[in-house]
Amino acid sequence: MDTYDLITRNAEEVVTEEEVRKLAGDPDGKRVYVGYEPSGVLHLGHLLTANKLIDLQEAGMEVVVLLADVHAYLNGKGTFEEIRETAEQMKAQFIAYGLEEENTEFVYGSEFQLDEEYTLDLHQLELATTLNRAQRAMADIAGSETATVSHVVYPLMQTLDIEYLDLDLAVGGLDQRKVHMLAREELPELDYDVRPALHTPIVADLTSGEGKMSSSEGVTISMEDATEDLEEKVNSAFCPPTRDPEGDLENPVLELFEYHVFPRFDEIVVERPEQYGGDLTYGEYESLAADLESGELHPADAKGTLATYLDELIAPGREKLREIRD
Ligand code: NAL
Repeated sequence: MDTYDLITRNAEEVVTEEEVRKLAGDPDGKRVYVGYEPSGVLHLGHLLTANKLIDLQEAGMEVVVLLADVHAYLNGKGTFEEIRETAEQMKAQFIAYGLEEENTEFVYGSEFQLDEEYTLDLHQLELATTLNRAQRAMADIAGSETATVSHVVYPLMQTLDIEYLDLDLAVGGLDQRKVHMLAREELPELDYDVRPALHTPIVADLTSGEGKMSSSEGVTISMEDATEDLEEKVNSAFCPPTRDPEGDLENPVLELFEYHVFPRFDEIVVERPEQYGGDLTYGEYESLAADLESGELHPADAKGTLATYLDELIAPGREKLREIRD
């Protein structure tokens, strides 16, 4: 696969294509980051951006994972001590999942966000940004809960981090796009460079195919799930025999194949008894989706296979969590 295609595969949005093409022309040593508010247990949302980081490592880039402890604190996720502890667990699970330990730099936000120079830059950004603009940037991250001052400081700090971590490319879920757009507008105000951004899709809720799959509402799959829990969740997932259901609905089973399974396995085998046509083997997402649409692949077989591969992906992290908790 060509480097630009590898960098951008499965991305929902590339800002801008021209800037990322330039990066793809000379990717070695370029620094790319994802930031996460620490949470003790990784779920599929975290793993979707982690898959992108694995692609970028393969393309020769240096990956920085920001364990955004101060951000989590500003977003009301607990005391500083609690957040620190969950960050350590998060790091262990990312490595278990497959981020190369030697090529991944894990940074705590609090390592640099409390420095004097950073604080003065932050105040300058506060002066340059309207309340309304900062609140809008935060809407998809904090939902309707943007009523405290901490929630408008949050996106400004995320903006500054892009400069302070010396990054060449920002990666995040599509819910981060408004913050990244704010950063592109505001960094030049402080004479800092504009950086490109890459956004991964938000996978639909498993049971309904509507809205987004998240840990706070609806059903998601996490490193905590036992094999049986995972099978049960996948088996009760919404899976119409088409990739484009009517209206705003998505097919979450196909989305999980596309964004979680195919990027991590060269070949997917659907095991079927001979009387039902025998095993099916797929090297790419498109052919699996086409077979589901044509009826060649039954939704029940697709689900069983999905559960098996997802279980294999989360098994090392689940093991790690058990170790940490024992
Ligand atoms: C992501 C988050 C917090 C701070 C960041 C700083 C730089 C780059 C990315 C960052 C977390 C993210 C979330 N806002 O919603 O999980």
